Amino acid sequence: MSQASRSAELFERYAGNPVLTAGDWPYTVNAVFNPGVTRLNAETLLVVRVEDRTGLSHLCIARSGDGLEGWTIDADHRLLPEVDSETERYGIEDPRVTLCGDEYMVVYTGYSSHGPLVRLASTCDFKTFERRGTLMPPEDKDAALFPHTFDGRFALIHRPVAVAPRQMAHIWLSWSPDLHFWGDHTVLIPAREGGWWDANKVGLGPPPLETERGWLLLYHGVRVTAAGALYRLGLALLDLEHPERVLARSSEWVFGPQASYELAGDVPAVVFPCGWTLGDDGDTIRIYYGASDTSICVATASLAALLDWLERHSS
Ligand code: BMA
Repeated sequence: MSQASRSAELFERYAGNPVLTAGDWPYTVNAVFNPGVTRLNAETLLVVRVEDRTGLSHLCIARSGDGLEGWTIDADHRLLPEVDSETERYGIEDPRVTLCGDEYMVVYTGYSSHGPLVRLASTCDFKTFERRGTLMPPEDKDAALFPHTFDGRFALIHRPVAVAPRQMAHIWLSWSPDLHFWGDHTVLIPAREGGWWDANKVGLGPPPLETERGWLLLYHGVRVTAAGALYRLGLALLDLEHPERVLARSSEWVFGPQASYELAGDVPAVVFPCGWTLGDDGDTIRIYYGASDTSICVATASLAALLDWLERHSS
């Protein structure tokens, strides 16, 4: 078996992990994790989920020239939860950033009085944010927009939870002409069943990445064990023009908790990316992920290697 065909070799952890921890923050916080990512003005910009010591989360911007070191934390421009509203009463979490035209769309989880729901805010500069409302009611999370419309319609990937006939959480796709009214809801990636690594509960990681072969998805699968839940990552590929068509889905997971910082923390055995970047070479992918709901880490992969591997390991 060649190196590249072993999923364990597809991602390489940055030797300087974790790249950001609570101790890097200019104010007292409990944990920093699950950041959304984009590139702006030749910098890597993270929209970081910051959990303070009330237990509630808000979003805060961190910037770095090389995306690995020398981070500056912009405590003056935070997106704080509207705790007096129903929709953000218990905080805001897990942002996914998509550049649509000249606006950055930040889709995040609002922890509402009635459970998690999908919210949208837009920004051009990550200094001021315009709230654009609730896209999906509870229980729903792990959502992101595609960077452009399809025949004039926006497409949203999200993850509602069903309780009957049994508790299942599949990845869905929904459509909208205006980011306000949503319909044509369809299951995109169902959770598998039984002993699979992604049985019962799956959810989108970073926003979909446009490649020559299709939209690449990185998604998490949750396996509940006697020791607790294990969050691992798999790949899928969607048709470029018809993203409701799933072209491939990895049979195996491609990245899972292994390093000490992924195995110990507030929620052990969790790797949870909400963003990735594609390098100027068109091949180097960096995922930015929360490790154990405690810190922020980076791992790299080759886009070509991921796509080749997925073609050979699709179920
Ligand atoms: C999920 C989300 C993530 C979190 C993960 C592991 O349901 O709430 O924010 O990282 O659980 O705790």
